[in-house]
Amino acid sequence: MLSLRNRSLAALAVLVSLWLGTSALAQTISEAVGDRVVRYFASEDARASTPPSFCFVDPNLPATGPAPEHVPVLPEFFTDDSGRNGFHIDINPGTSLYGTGEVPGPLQRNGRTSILWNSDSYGYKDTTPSLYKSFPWVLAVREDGTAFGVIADTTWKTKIDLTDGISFISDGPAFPVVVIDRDTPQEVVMELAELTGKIAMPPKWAIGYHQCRYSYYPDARVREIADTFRAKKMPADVIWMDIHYMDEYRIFRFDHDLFPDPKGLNDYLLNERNFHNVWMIDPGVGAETDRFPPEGYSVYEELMAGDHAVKRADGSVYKGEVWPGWCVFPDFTAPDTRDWWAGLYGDFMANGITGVWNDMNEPAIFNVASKTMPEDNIHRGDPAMGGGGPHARFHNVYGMLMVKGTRAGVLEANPDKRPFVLSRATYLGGQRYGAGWSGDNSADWWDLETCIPMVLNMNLSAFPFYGPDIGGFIGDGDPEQFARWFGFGVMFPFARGHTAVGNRDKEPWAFGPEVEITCRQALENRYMLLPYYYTLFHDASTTGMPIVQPAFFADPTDPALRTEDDIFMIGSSLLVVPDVTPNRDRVPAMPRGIWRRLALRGSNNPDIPDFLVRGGSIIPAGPIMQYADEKPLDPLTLIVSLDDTGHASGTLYEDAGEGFGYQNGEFLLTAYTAEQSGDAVVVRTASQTGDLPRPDRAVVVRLLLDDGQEVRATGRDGEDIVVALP
Ligand code: MIG
Repeated sequence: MLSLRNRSLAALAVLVSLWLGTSALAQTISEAVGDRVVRYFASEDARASTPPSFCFVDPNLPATGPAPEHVPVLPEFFTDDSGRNGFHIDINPGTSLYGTGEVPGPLQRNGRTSILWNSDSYGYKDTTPSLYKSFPWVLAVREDGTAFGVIADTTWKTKIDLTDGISFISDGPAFPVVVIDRDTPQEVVMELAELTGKIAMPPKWAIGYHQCRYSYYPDARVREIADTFRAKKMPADVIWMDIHYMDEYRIFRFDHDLFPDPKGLNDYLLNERNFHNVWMIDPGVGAETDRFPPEGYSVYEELMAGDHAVKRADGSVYKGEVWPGWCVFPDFTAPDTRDWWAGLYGDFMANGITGVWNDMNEPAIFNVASKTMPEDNIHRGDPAMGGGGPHARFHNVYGMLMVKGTRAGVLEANPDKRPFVLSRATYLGGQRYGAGWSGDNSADWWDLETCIPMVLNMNLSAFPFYGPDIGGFIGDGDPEQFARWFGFGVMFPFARGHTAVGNRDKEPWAFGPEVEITCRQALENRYMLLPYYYTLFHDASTTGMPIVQPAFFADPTDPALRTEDDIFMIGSSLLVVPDVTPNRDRVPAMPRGIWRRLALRGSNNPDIPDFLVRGGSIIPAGPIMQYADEKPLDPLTLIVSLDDTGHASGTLYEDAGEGFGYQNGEFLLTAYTAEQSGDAVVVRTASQTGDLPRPDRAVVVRLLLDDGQEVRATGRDGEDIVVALP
């Protein structure tokens, strides 16, 4: 590393050379790519040889003009002793670092290092260097609450070193750096989403509760799970099929004995039980010549005939071992291979399949020390993306490009439905193609506690549709831990319970009647708040605003909130305060200002978190439902918490919950306001957009007071509702 003094000298040299316009030094090139967004290249040569970007919506992100004269953040490029390319950015004392994508441990990342290299990291812990996803991204919040963000536009294996300022050191060639400078961290994250993409609006069922295990089988067991949810009045929307449904683990094939009639099963689930379904597809295509000859397996035959496989350095087809034994791997970097892959989903989805889960796409390979493909394997790539090259360049985007193809296939199969796709591996910008989960966590208190900062840092990395395996994947856990985890875990954007093969059952009722009550309360809370969640998903899909937000978003100038990661906000209005340690011995730092207690289900149950509503906000809620859109939103509940001037506001987004009509005006976005005058509060519809007519429905206003009290009033939507203060 350069010493501090040398770094300042280097920075000075860069500035001087820019100023003089000299070319004597390898000169940093800078250009604007947006308002207060600057792209830097290490040199003119580096710029000339930079391929199109995989993270940006526009791979050829154009310059918008010269860089501003005064830039507050200047990366210093370097090449280290081993020839690796990187850059360094100094930070002032009091600057907090976040983001860096999917990383274990605390929210604030100062002092941490991680390595961008998508890895099958079963049972990860605090020191695990690489998880499943790679996000070359750091959010920096300065002492005064202003913020900047740094994108390292490289796909190669790269170390993020936050032990002394911000450093990125890559195994690959010199790469551009994009710096976003804004007045608030919120604006930085929204600009990141502007550049790298926003989530697509999911189908409404996908923001309900998902029940998974490795694996539910046979089909009768799947029916039984769905039946039990409904019999026990345990709200849920989706049931998941893991690898045991496959015929000898071969993708796109069903086991004839365990799942003889997948269409019949899916029809039963949807039509009789109102359950959607998600089925797993891995990248490895079975090519085992002894036990299950691939001849006659059309997926394998088409892959070979179409020359779609990833190759070894010597040009032969690469084989690696995964679940089906020896496998060949589609080269998702090539557009024709993604098209072929997308085409496979037509017949598959025709079985009434509503969602797809892509696992093992780091890619994970068994029985090799690296746990993945050789780095010198060859990908054909995309001529429009800088062509082909070694696996070392494409490793971190392999999963993202897989899920890009999957999404296209799912959409092609059902063009009038919003795709739901979940991927384990992905890369910065992967939010454009699918949701994600935090992989193989454990039923440990450490995992329970740190799933909050994981979800937060992903939200700060423009990837909001994300959550952990609630209850922990590895190990059985115990009733106490499960109840605690479930109580707040189902409040994350992606809410799914899952557990590993061989473990005890972990459905919401599996830990006995007391835990079952907690789980029902937690799910009822999620479902009552679905109108709010749906509105937040709409916000995320249009503005890039994170769905789950750290406490410091409530006041980026408050130093006490910078490291607070035992609590989280849903949107900017609802603070969730769980107990994350077994003996409930943590006292979180709370944001200043007005936060009023909201009584939901289980407000006397210590395994249900506390909910606090920010003064100044209105949160839309609905009736308890067993699945999304079981009932019309009637009555609409407006939860009102006034600020210190007696005002509050909030929005409600509504559409069909499915399909694309919303893109042609078939939605209703309503802004509600509340205003106190004297001892009355008037709640009214302030404005609306969208073509959908306002439903004729009742409104219940819950006006939150101090000390956990509240007053209610009812009226009709669209008309003023007057609440009398006590
Ligand atoms: O080698 O499909 O993270 O969620 O249940 C394990 C079986 C493969 C890993 C995933 C996990 C899934 C499991 N998979």
